[in-house]
Amino acid sequence: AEDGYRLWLRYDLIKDQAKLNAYKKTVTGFIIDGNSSTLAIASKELDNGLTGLLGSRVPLVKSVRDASVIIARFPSPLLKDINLKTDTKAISEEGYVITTALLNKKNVIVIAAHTDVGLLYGSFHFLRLIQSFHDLNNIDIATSPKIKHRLLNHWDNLDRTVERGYAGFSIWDWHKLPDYIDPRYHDYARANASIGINGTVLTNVNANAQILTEAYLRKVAALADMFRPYGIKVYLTARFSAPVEIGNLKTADPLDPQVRTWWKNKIDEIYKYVPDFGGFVVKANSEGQPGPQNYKRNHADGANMLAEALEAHKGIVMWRAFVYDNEVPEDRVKQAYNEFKPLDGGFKSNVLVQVKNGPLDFQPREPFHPLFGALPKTPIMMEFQITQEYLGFATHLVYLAPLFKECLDSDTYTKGQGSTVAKVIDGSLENHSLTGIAGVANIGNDRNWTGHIFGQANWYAFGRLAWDHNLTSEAIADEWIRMTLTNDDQSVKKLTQMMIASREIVVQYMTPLGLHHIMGWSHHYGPGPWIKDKPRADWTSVYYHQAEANGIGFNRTTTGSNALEQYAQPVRNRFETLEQCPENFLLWFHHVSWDHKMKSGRSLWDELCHTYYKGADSVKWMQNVWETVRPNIDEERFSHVKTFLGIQHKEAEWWRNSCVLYFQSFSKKEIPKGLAKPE
Ligand code: GCW
Repeated sequence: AEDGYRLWLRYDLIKDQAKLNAYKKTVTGFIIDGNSSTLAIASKELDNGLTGLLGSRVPLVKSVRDASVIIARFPSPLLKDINLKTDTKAISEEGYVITTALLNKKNVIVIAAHTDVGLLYGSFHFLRLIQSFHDLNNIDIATSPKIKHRLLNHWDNLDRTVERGYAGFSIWDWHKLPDYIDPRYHDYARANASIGINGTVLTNVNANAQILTEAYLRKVAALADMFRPYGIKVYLTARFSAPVEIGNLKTADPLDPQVRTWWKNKIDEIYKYVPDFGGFVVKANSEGQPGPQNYKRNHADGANMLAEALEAHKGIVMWRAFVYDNEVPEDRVKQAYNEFKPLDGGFKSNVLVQVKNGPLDFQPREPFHPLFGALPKTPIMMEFQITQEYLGFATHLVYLAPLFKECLDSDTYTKGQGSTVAKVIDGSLENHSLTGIAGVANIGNDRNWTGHIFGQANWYAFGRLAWDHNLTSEAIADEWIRMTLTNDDQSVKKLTQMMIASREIVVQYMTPLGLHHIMGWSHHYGPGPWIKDKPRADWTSVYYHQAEANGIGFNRTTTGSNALEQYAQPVRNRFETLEQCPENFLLWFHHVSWDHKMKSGRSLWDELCHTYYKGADSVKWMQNVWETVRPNIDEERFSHVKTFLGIQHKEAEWWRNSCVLYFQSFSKKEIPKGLAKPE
């Protein structure tokens, strides 16, 4: 059945006869120079893929004379009579070339790289070209990843629950590891390798120290062994209090010699099991997690202790900047910057500070985090959330590439115009060679991996942007649709439009005009703008929207929390002045009167209502678009998405009605004419 298990790695027979014939003529046999477990994976993928797509066996051949596709590392003897056009020095270790070339007066396709993993990536890309109906007669691709560490972060617990996971339980079957290797791990690895993801953090950032005990390290080693040939390294989360919990020490003070020795020994032990272990992600002194501040030390003291022990093995520390504390009477969005800014220059060279895209918490829309560009001496890595904690879980269709791109393309101006977030994290702005990007995975043991078929697109888009942040959201959607759903041009066009629009639509029906954090208490599903009286003000909604008789919005200008002081000029000024502040961030930065005149000519109240209605109505439009592509989609996946769009529409109206009625209790204004009465 078409249950979505195969993700975008679908190799069904090409139905378009002309295309099929053309590909069959061009692709007759392939040769791979060398052998390794990585190349065996590439070979198997090409064999399966090509045979499936073309409907008859495309053999692995022994002689280059019989090959129409040549896969080889530079400077392989197979490449010696081929003029590759590309400067091989410009290709990085993981990069590759795919090009049409002439060999003995015959056209061939060459996939070349410096490493076997580069060849594996190139092989997947080659299959993608055919899956998405590219012309193979004139290919000229040379590509290298812009970011070094491209990781998934699994918030998976050892009991297989997944924090903020909406696609079943964890795919890590700890109970059966290390002896049983679920075939699913291989498919997970294939999917990741196909988009260049080269690392996986197996465990939740709210960490359990047990993962660092011998019994679990053996299981971790089994996964690492299995992932290695796919170019995927394994990482873990380190619970800061582990020396106390599993080491029998009295303290976890990072400056205590016994604690340092404990971590050094533990890390040496990990490398005995996993010789290429990637390193740690650490959530410390955030939301009740232990950390160096428990001992009056700072984040750098904590990170450096681990970094020192990891350094000998070339491991890294990814220290999260998602910190906030209820002891501090400060606007929550300011706290990370306040804590980390003074530490710039104080981290060891194998530490990255991992920063969420926005300063609050993965909301449908946030401005970029002010830490981007603010710590020039520290490698800053990105943390995106692929799982849709605040975006309708796995039942709402929201394509996240536009959200990711909006952040990556934001100009921080920290070194003048053009200091984009993308340049901060790819290292080019401050000349860092240690670079990274993480996506909090939306993967679970559901048959279709991500709960919603379109959730697969977000995993895919994350990987593609981690490789090349210059790709457009449209181009990525186009690839994904063609590989996953259909190659029918009209359908691809319509679905691309729908996917691109889906992000703005969710903002409109959930948190328009800069509203944020008004969702249901704790589970974060559905509307909850009325949430108040909780243990902490910053876990309520009323704290963030500040609605009252005269207006609504959080004042973060100089007359308010002054969070804006953390941004460089002219970003700060642009947000600070009511006239210049983009309306999609209005209520994030300003408390505004209900009568404030918007660019549309409407009052703020009317605009707010219109936007909520527009968002909910647009889900109806998405439903219609989906109906029009029906002839080109298999029945199973068609009805899966159709059903979910129905839920989404119902819930978009739920959001709209709840929010409009709740805010009306403050504004005391009529629902604008022309809009149906909310119930
Ligand atoms: O978004 C919040 C989530 C928590 C999460 C935390 C974090 C892992 O609600 O579940 O904890 O962020 O990123 O640390």
